[in-house]
Amino acid sequence: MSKFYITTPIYYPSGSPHIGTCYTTVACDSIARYKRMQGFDVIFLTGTDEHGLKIEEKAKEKGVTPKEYVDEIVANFKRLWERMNISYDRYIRTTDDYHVRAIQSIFKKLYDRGYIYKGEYKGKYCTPCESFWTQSQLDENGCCPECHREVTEAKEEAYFFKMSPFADRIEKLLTETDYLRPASRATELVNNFIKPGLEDLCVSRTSFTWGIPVDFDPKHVVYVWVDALFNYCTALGFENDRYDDYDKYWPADVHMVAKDIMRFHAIIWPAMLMALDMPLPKHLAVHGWITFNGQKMSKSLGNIIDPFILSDRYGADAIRYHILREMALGADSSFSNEIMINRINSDLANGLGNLVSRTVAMADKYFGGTLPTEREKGEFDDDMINEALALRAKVDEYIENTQINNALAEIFKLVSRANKYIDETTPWVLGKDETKKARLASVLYNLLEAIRIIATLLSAFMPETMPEILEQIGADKEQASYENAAKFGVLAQNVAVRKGGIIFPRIDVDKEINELNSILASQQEQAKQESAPELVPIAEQIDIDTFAKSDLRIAKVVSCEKIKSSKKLLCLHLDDGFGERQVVSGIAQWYQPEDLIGKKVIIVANLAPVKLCGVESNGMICAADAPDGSARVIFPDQSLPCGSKIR
Ligand code: ME8
Repeated sequence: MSKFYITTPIYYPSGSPHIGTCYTTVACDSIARYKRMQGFDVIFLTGTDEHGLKIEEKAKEKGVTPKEYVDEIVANFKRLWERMNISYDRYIRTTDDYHVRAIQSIFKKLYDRGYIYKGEYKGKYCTPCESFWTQSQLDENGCCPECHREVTEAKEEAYFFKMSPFADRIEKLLTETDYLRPASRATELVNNFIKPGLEDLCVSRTSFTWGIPVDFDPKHVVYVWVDALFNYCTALGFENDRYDDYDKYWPADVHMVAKDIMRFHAIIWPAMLMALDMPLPKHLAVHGWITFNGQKMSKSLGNIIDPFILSDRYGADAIRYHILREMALGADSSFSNEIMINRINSDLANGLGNLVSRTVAMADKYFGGTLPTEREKGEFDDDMINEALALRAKVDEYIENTQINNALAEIFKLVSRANKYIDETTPWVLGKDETKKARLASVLYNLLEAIRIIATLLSAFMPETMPEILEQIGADKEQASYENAAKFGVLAQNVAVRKGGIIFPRIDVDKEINELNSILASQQEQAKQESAPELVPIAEQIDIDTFAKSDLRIAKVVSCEKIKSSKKLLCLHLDDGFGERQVVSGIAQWYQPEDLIGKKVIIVANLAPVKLCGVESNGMICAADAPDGSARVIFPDQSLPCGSKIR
């Protein structure tokens, strides 16, 4: 039996998994199930990537140990995978003992082979991404090219991995083999990373401790990406004796990842394997992001689409189907509740669900559930049968090329064809005519056969509902095998259907959209509250005389302009009741001059003058800290006259 080894990335145990996190795992699960159905000896690996500064910091914030922190999140990940019917064969945690020891020995091997050496690192570090960047790699604002947040200058003693010896081989791997899918992504990798010269990679850290210690130099911990990438091998028993199927399953057939971590899997990972003379994975399938209405999903934006909520409302299979069908390999896919609900209604409720319920109901109505064995061929039969017979080969090819959306589109073409066959053959007309019973039996049999093929092939993608459909059409396990999905005429001629419940209920679009929007709104409200800055502690007490020294007044903004040399400062001309005064205020990021002109504000009127960016300021505009980090100007009762004293 041929083997097939497929992996997801190992996930950072941060926050709550969302519909985007689900995508890769659901996609790998579907391929794994399909391959199992084809008779491959499959191993499907997923897991969690549990080391690094970010985890150390989060645990500290919560007052727990890093291990306690990750244990809780990992339990939630596993609950989600159970809910989504993920059939992983192995789950690796990078905190597992066997993995820790294996990484230590891999690091030592790379060192002994001369590919790792000790040096000093000076560079820009992005804490959220745990990545060092060179100046030239930073984005146009000098920030992290991946998450676009600020980077900090960092310098530390570190071990480095030599990348340059592998540059040519990696370029060939990306441009001359079918390793990378889609192949079109090779250009950006070659132009951005290989052509400018592959820089050696810093592979150890001394600035935090939550990682795997380098055993021959324990003040260093192994860089989290080296720790993480080798999971694909340690989970099979590489350099450890917890498992012993490395020789059987390595190299991986498919690593599936999103585009954000393509560089690690397309360049760094092959280089490390080359350094150890290990075989390279066969394919790296790179998909895009699931965004929400075009925006990246993030907890702080409150736009996380929660797969638990969706699968509770519509069933795990409907969600699996929707995300798999929407995402084309290599491209982003914008998630929206409207698109999801419309797709469930059109493809699953009206398309497949209707096909099954109509066919089963007619077999029930006209033949009491059991088809008679007399047959009569007719127009349209061959066309539909041929389409059904050709389906499996097409799906096979798409799965071979990790194009799940196309595989599903192909299966749903047969759903439409079969529904059209009902309209063409009009069984309800045949049913009224006693002489047409044999023809009616043929039509219903052909429909049941088409459904059998459809449901068999779909079981890899929708494992919860397809057995129900197969049960309703009276197909047993053997009849619903992969083998039989390329044959027509498999069900017994006198097949008996079993009418069951509605498999994909039609969703009331308006009602659901309203409810989902209100869930989202409360999520956003919660995110707002959670992101509210901690209140600044109240200052030391003062007596009334000290307070009385501050002279706060009402003043009106007469004119206002931006100070050209500064992004932050506005220059305001105020009427303070006594005359005109000029105040400079650091609110340009949040206010346009026209937002303020004509408005009354509160000023601290007796501050000594200062110069800000060369412009004199006489006083200060009162503003308050807002939860989003901005400053909001305090607008008093606008009927108060200029110069009124605030007491
Ligand atoms: O990068 N759309 O882990 P990670 C589509 N630990 N896919 C998404 C997604 C979205 N909105 N959000 C997440 C890491 N993913 C490392 C990997 S592997 C040796 C180490 C999926 O938790 C996508 O597959 O940030 C992405 O590659 C994966 O989650 C990694 O998520």
